[in-house]
Amino acid sequence: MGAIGTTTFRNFVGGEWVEAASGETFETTNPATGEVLGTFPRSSAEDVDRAVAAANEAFADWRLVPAPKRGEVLLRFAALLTERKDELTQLMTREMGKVLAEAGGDVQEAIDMCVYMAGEGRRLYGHTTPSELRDKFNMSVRMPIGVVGAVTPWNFPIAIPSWKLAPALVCGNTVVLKPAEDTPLLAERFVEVLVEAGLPPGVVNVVHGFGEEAGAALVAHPDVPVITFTGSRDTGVAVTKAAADRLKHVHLELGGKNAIIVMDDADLDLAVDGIVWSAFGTSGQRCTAASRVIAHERVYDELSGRLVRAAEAMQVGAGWEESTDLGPVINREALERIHAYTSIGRDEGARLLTGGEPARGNGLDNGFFYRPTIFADVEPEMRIAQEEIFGPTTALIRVGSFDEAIRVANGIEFGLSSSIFTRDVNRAFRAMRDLVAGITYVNAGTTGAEVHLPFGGTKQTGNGHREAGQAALDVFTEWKSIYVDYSGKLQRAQIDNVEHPAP
Ligand code: UN1
Repeated sequence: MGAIGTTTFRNFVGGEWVEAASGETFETTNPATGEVLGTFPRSSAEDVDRAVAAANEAFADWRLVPAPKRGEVLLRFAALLTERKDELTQLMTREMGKVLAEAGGDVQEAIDMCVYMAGEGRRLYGHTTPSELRDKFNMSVRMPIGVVGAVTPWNFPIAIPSWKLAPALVCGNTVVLKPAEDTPLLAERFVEVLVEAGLPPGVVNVVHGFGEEAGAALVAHPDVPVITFTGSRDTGVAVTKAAADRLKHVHLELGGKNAIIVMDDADLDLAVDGIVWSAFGTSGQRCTAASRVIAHERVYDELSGRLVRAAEAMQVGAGWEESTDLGPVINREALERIHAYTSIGRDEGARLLTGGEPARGNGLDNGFFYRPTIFADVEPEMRIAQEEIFGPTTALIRVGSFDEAIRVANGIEFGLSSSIFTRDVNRAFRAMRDLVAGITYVNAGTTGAEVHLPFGGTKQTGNGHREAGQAALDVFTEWKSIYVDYSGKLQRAQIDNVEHPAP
């Protein structure tokens, strides 16, 4: 890679760096300063076609590479990411905006995922199981599917591509990646390193551009049987519809409106730490972010006072400054949407306790900074308590009992993450059972999922699939059941015998 700034980057197709067919481009910028970081090809259906053809061709051999060998590529990739961690961390603070510690965490999550999935290369377990007949052997095996279309978001620009690519590849699929148009530079680096790890040409291809163009062409492409997408609920619905005619496998990881419940017996110091980290970490731009706090009335006032003090102590600034707690949000549109929700909250009658405006001055004027924002007196059905804001805004809701807390927590269309702070083991176990979400934390915030457990959500957060952990393998493989008859004669299955044979 050359120097960033004026550099023009390209797509990666069949092992070659290539321009978009149209010759059109778009720029990626630093959300803290507005500085241009690079120019990328604005790809169209024609570019997607070429990438899919390359991926299809590469599939013929990649599916036959022994899975442990495919895993070894991931291990080398993890080692190279570890070597480049500092460089990628620095770049991430500049292209995506998150603070250094979190940017390092994003890279680390990719390393962890690749190490985990490399191990799957030596497992990929199926089953052996007895036959109902003598001299017959039965087993089930996981088979790769073909070309995977991966459409990834900007909020975890290194981690999420690894969540999708590592399992897809170890299972023997090939990939066309359409990374988010807000973080193409990190995607470019990701693939550069992956290629350096020893991936054969065509196994991973990258087509830069916009969702409505390159993304839509990939999702609709007849030779892409699997689509994995992380983004908004509405786009997830559009992806599902576009993929329906071909009966594609569609994996979706969509929105959240995650709540932290704070009961009257909670350790409040711990709860405040958990809320601040989950609500304002990554400037609230995680699908697991805590955008609701459901507090028992006996601790509500104390908790809200402490939260306001903690939020006001947070330093807003560029991600690369060591003193920064809260980096910029991704772009102007996001800043405007987050600010519009502040007006919506006010109009609905919620009480703004702190924040509620862009952060300006001190060199922040060219970036997209928003103050950590807390609303109190929020009613569960208000829009700020129902809709995903994807910014540093959280809504405090007062409840009178545990049952009411669970009802309010579940009273949304999403079901990604959830959390309860309590010292009562009975309440904790009831919450684990009754919170309708893919993830529940006890005495921790709503973020911080680990790579070896299933990640995803219920209701409108997804369509029943999970990424990460062994569950991810179900997205990227088809089961095949195999029957081997070594009796030397035609043995009909039990159901096809008029009389069941004696044992
Ligand atoms: C996301 O925001 O899309 O659990 C993923 C977490 C991170 C992943 C978040 N490990 O917060």
